[in-house]
Amino acid sequence: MPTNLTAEAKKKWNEASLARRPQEKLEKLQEFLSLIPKHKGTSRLCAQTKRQISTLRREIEEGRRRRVGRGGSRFFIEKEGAAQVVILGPTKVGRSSLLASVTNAKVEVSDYPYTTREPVPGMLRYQDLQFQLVEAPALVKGSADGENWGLQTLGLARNADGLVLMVDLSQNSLEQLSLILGELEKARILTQKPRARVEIERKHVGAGLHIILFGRLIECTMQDVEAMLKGYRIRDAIVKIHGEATLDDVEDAIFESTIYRPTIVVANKSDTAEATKNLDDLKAFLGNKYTLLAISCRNLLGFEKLGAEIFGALRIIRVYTKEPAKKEPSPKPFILKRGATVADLAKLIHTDFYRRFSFAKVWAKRLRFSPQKVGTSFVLEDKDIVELHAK
Ligand SMILES: Nc1nc2c(ncn2[C@@H]2O[C@H](COP(=O)(O)OP(=O)(O)O)[C@@H](O)[C@H]2O)c(=O)[nH]1
Ligand SMILES: [Mg+2]
Repeated sequence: MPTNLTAEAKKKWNEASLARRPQEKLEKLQEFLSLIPKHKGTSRLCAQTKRQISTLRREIEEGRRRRVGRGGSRFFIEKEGAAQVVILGPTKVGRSSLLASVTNAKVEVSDYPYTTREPVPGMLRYQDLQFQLVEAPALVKGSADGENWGLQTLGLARNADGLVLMVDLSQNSLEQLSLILGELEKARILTQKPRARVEIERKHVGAGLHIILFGRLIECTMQDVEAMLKGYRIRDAIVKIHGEATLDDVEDAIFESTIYRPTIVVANKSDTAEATKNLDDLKAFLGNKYTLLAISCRNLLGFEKLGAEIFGALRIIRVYTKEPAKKEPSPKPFILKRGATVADLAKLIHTDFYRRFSFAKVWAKRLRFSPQKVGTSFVLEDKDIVELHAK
C-alpha cells in the first residue's frame, strides 16, 4: 500500500538520512514522524520510525553513560571470519551451550533464565572457513517493541549475515519458533528470500540516477520508480532491482526497512523424552521452507552438519586466487555470493585491479579443460581457482 507522503515529509526524511550526529538524526526523525499522515498505508512506516527513534534515544543515553566508563557499544560485535551468524531464541533453549560445544567462546551455561545479557561471539570452524557465531540475549514477546533490550538484540540480527533460530525440544518448540518469527516480522527482518530485492547505493552529487532492472516491475513503470526516488530527493544513486518488484518495494528500500537474512532452524535437547513429538510438529510446520537441524548439546549430537548447513544457507562460495608465477593458489579463499562473476572477484581484490583487468584463467572440475581463459562475465562457483591478469 502506498504511503503517499507529502513533499515536506519526503524532504524531512532525506535530511534525517543525511544527518551524521545521532542527536540531529533523532530530531529530524521526530519531525519526520509528525509529518507522516496517519492511515493504513503508513502504519508500518510509523511503527518503524518510532522504533528507530527509540533505538537512537537509547544509544544516545548509553553513549552519555559510556563516555564516563569504557567506550564502544556493548551490543556491537565486530565481524570476523567468513560470516557473522546470530543465534536467536527465547531464554534457556541452549544458545550458550551451543556456543560452548562448537566454539572456543567462554560462555555461561545456566539454569537461570536471562543469564546472557550481552552478545557473546565464538568461532565455528567449517572446512577451511570460520563462521562467527554470536549468542544474542534472549528474545521475549515484545522484543520488537523494546522489551528486554529487544531493539538492540534485533539490531544485532539486522547487522548479521545469517541467523540461527534456536528452539528447545523439551518444550513447546512450535510456540517458541512462532515467538521468534513474530518478533522478526515486526522488526521487518525476513527469514525467507523475498520475491523482490531493491538495492539503493547513494553516489556523489552529480553522478546521476541509474536504475538497473534485473527482474521485472509489477504494476509500475521505470518512470514511476524514477519519480518516486526523485520525490525523496534521491538524484545520485545506482538502484538495482532484482526479482518482481512493486513501487512499495522501492519505497521500502528507500526506508531501508525490510531486509532479508538467510536463516536455519536448530532444535536443541533432542535427548529429552518430549523431543520426538516436538520435532515431528516442527517438521510438519516448516516443511521445506527452512533447514531444520536437531541437536543435543548434552549428548554432543548433531553438530557435524551445522557448518555445512550454515554455509549452504548463506549462499556463499569460496574462490582461491593464484599468482601467475606460482604453482599453488593462496590457501585463504575470497568469499563471494553465489552467482558472482570474475568481475566481482577483481573488484573485491582492488578497484584498480578491476580497471586494469585483461583476462583470467580458471581451474575448475566442471570445465572440460583447465585452465580456461575467461572474461569478466564468467560465473564463478565454490572452490574455483582463478588467476587474474592485468593490462
Ligand atoms: N537436556 C538437555 N539440556 C540442555 C541441553 N542443552 C542445554 N541444556 C540445559 O538448558 C539450560 C539452559 O542452557 P543455556 O545454554 O544456558 O541456554 P540459553 O539461555 O539459551 O543460553 C541449562 O540448564 C543447560 O544445562 C541439551 O541438549 N539437553
Ligand atoms: Mg545464554
